[in-house]
Amino acid sequence: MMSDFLERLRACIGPAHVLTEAADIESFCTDWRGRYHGSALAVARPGTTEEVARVVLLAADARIPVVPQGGNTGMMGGATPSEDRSQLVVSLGRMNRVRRLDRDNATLTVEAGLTLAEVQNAAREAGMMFPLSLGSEGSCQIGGNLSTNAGGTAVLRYGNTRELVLGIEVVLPDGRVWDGLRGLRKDNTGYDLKQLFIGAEGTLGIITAAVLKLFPQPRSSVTALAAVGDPPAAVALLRLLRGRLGDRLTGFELISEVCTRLVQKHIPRTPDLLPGHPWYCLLQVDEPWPNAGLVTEVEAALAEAAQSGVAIDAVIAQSLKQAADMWRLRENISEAQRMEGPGIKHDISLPVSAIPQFLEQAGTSIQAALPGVRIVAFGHLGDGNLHYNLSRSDSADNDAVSARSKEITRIVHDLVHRYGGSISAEHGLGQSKRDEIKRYKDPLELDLMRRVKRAFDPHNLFNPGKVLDLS
Ligand code: FAD
Ligand code: 2HG
Ligand code: ZN
Repeated sequence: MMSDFLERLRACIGPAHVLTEAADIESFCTDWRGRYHGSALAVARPGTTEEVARVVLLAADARIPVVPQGGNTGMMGGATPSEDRSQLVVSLGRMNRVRRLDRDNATLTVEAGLTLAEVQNAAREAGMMFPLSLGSEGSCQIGGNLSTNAGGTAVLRYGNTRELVLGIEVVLPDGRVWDGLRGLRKDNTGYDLKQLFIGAEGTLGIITAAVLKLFPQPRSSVTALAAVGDPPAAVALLRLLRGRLGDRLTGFELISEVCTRLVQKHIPRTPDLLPGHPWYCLLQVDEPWPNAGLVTEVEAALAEAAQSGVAIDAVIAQSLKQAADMWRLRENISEAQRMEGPGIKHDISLPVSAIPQFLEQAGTSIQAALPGVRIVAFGHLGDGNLHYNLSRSDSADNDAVSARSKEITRIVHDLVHRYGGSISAEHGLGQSKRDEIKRYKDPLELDLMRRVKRAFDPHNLFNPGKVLDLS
């Protein structure tokens, strides 16, 4: 029976694009963090939308569950198949064509398997910009970004992925293809269905292509690192800079000293640009026109921050290399924490105004529960998203941290909930938070989500066990 299915699959997309050997499929069955290890019936690598549709139809006929996969950089185990070898991974990597550039409409139509970096490059070559920016951009795919509604470092100015998309093409669980590749900025003709698939983590359909919004390329940019004494000062600095620089403030990241130490320990050639402070803010300021005066404006704003006691010190990048070094420091925190060993992650969002109080209260509770644990707090402060992660204090504590992760997470998430925040700001639910969300989300909302799922996927064949508990 299964061998028949695999034969049909090979005939459909070519034997070279159906992987079944354990060594070939292993990397598709483990997540980036190394937390989930699945085992797939096979990995199918279709090259066109029609092939995706035919693969889905074959799987639907045989009632074989499908796990869509992009760059496999997701943090929630959403792209990892189950352990029982019953599921088919559909990997989108071969669908990597730019279909259309419309300069006048400022849009780029791309296939789902292009990496985010390739999308950014295509926009740049056209003299424009696609502003989504993540540390994983060299590997994650635009289809994965859409399916997780990725956030990243420029949300403050440009919004999340869902705000950067005008249309999508989707293969539905019954094999039909919905061509929603409209490049319209206005379209009030009923429900905005594309937004259901964006952030659905592959549970409603496979996104095969999208029409993305392009923006003017920055012609003047300033990157700076500021040291602050505590989180209230970081929030005050954000307010001051927004007041002075307005929407030109593209990114505003918070980094604790624990993070900078981890990066310096694990990532070679990380410069120590502003040593010895408890908290740092990394800021990016961009303008779409040449403005030699921008650096003076940023300097003046930072000088005002220093004079009023908001910032302790600051350094403005003097070269593209120095700017890149500042961003490397920030973007390598995840990798450095991974190299440090198992940890606990919390991807949370709060009103920006609540973040200082949250950090204080969470810190007190966490230190009481797990004395000495390192709080690896960083994130996109400009949009209220913190990565409130924890790392063991030394290697002997590995088991202690892992054994108590549920209890620790409960402390953090309950506090987030009390402040009106979200327990998943940008990474999604996947399998990691599928059950956790039931504690915090309105049952009515969960009920509506289940109804949507059943309407699109009545046999629960698309990424079962992820996002929603259907039982
Ligand atoms: P995958 O991991 O392959 O899949 C993620 C989910 O989407 C799965 O549920 C999968 O089934 C589904 N899926 C994938 N492709 C499709 C498709 N074509 N159609 C339907 N469903 C699909 N995330 C942020 O939001 N902000 C960050 O700043 C950020 N930084 C990161 C930094 C590092 C170093 C790493 C490793 C990860 C980071 N991430 C970040 C998380 C991750 O990169 C994003 O969630 C990304 O959008 C996932 O894309 P992917 O192609 O790797 O998707
Ligand atoms: C980031 O902002 C990513 O760097 C990853 O969202 C966060 O590792 C994390 O917890
Ligand atoms: Zn992030």
